[in-house]
Amino acid sequence: MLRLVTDVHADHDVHPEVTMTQFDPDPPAPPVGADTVAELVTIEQFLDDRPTESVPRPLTSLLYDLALAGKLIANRTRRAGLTELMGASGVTNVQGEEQKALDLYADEVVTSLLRRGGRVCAIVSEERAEVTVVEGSGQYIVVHDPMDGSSNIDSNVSIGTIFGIYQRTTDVGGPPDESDWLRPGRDLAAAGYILYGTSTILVLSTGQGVHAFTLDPEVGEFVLTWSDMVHPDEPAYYSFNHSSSPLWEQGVGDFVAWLERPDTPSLSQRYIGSAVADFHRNLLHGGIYGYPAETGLPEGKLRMVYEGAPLAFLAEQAGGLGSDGHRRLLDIVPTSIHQRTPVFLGHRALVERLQAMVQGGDASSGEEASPES
Ligand code: AHM
Ligand code: MG
Repeated sequence: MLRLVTDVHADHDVHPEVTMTQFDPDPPAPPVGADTVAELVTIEQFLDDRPTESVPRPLTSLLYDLALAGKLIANRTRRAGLTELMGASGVTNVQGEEQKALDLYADEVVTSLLRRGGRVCAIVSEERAEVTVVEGSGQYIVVHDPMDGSSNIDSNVSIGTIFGIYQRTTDVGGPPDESDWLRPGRDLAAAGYILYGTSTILVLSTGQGVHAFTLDPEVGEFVLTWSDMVHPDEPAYYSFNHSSSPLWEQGVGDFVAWLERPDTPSLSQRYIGSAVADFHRNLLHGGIYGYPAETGLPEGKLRMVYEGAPLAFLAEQAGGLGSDGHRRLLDIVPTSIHQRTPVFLGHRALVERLQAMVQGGDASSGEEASPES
């Protein structure tokens, strides 16, 4: 990767002058806490090296299926403008939201790949009103948002696929039922996302840390980029849709006002409007993403099963936290597949502080300036 570097001389402090320009072949890595990867390791090699008792082979194969879906969707995403996939499909999904053509394509790719593999007994998708039950002896349930952030498609902004995988609890001899998919996120066997941005990156956890793989488009492989990612101690960003602040409950507004005080950690506000992209940036650089409840939207906007739970699983695996403002997201048992929930994800101490303020603590007037206090 090449990056344009400018050397700004400090003594020109009024009108800094750019005095030197060159290409730097080694841009600094984001401050993500992670093991750096010295050798080329593909996602297959990485998962094959995991002990089978922690990542059973059918689960590994299922993750390859999802990686393949990600490659196909990434390919189509790159061609979206050429193939008229950016536009609306004219169809409205179960949430009453207009489905974009890419949403439908992504849903079809994920569903058909999973259906064929024989490893899955049920699929829950944002784009489908009902659960897709797959005949056979599949042991896993996949929940997914095939195209998160789809309102950004026609603006060429990053979008992504979010997924979670549960191992079925019902007997493989019979049909799966609600108890297999209306589960707390802490039961997840794996979760992850594929982000279609400046590059395509697959971030996943099987409950043993969070690892990121970047798609090398020339060889068509996801290659390990960071292993054992952890939220940086020093958070850099907070990501809320500020325009909705008059509609938030008091504690959320107090928390954001606290963040904006000059004596608190100096976080910058950045909001993409693709939860998966906002989450990813904050995982790399540290921070908190929030989609609170609003007046007229008492459950918030995001969906518990295929957005909140998988992202909370990743947040916790990286040392962070996911909350609905009151409870740990991973402890919530959903009662329907498209249930919505307020969502706060990221740096553990910041999410805990937000929880304290939402729950009525008067932390907003506290003297302490650190997120831990
Ligand atoms: P989607 O799954 O239909 O794309 O909706 C979820 C998205 C999130 O990715 C994003 O954070 C949020 O909606 C943006 O909503 P808003 O425009 O209200 O801020
Ligand atoms: Mg979504």
